[in-house]
Amino acid sequence: MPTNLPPECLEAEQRYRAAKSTAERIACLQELLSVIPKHKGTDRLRADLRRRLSKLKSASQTRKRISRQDSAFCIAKEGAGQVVVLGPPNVGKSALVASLTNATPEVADYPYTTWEATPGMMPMEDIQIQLIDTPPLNRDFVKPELLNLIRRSDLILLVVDLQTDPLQQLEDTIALLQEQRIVPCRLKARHTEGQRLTFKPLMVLVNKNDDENTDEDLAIFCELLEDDWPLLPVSAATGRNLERLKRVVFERLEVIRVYSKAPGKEPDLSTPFVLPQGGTVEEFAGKVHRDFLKNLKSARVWGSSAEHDGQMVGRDHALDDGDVVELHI
Ligand SMILES: Nc1nc2c(ncn2[C@@H]2O[C@H](COP(=O)(O)OP(=O)(O)OP(=O)(O)O)[C@@H](O)[C@H]2O)c(=O)[nH]1
Ligand SMILES: [Mg+2]
Repeated sequence: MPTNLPPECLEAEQRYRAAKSTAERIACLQELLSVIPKHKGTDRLRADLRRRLSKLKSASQTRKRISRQDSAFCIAKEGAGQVVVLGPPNVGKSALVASLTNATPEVADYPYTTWEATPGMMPMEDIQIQLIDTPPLNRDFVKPELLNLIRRSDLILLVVDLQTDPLQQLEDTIALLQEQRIVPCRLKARHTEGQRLTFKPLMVLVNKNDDENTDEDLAIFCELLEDDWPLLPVSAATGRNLERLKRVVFERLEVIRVYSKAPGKEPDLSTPFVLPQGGTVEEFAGKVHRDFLKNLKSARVWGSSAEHDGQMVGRDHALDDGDVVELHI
């Protein structure tokens, strides 16, 4: 690895080297590829990692038929982002994943119902976001595979139960994560560099805010909060705020949707390509096809990043959510 890469790359590489199973290696490589900055200096490294990834993927296809020993916590990323749903026992993590996705994790009125990680896809407008239901976090023992899953994810949704001391639940969970060197991005300033920490965006879901009767409890909880966490009150039971939740998760993932258009044709608005915020025409071309990336001469752009409809732009032009791009080779 070149030495001038940001620390998160080196940490991701260490996790890749320590990975034991094929599924874990695949997930770690995907993470590594997502954090390596994209520029000429890293072209060869990224190509090499992509080759390794495709080798591992085909190896895992053949192995899958023989054995299924890989941990349920090694979940390959799908859709526009991977989001882990975390929290203390019985707060409604599984109920939320069941309401928002196609997955059907068990929901029950006693704690420690969930033992495995269960992924599901949550539709948000014209894209899908991966949500993962997880076992409750428990101070006595946290599965290392669960911690690795959290480290690889793109966003943490920390669920607390408005009806059962949500402040304590929030503080305990944040403390437990930090003991495991997982730090919410907004607490970054409180930590010094070089401590091998993983910084993750985190947002708090205050579940069981079923109707107006619980709004007062919510107001009290918000008043008692010392830090101003990004927070959304929701209810898996009544569906309150769940539509808003989808949009907020999309915004927190900091990705944009870009649509392709062939010259002389209407844009294809059915399946957007997903890029990180600030993604360029060059990155878009790479997603469409590697031939486009290699031979790209110019592009035309419609949408909010363009000064006017069909503006001619170069490779470095930064795109916005909802843009339409016509690639010219
Ligand atoms: N009133 C109310 N009850 C809820 C809500 N969401 C979940 N519940 C109830 O809370 C209990 C726990 O729900 P689960 O989804 O199993 O909670 P969990 O966090 O996955 O629990 P563990 O897997 O044991 O950690 C069940 O009885 C649910 O019906 C909600 O929004 N409002
Ligand atoms: Mg559960």
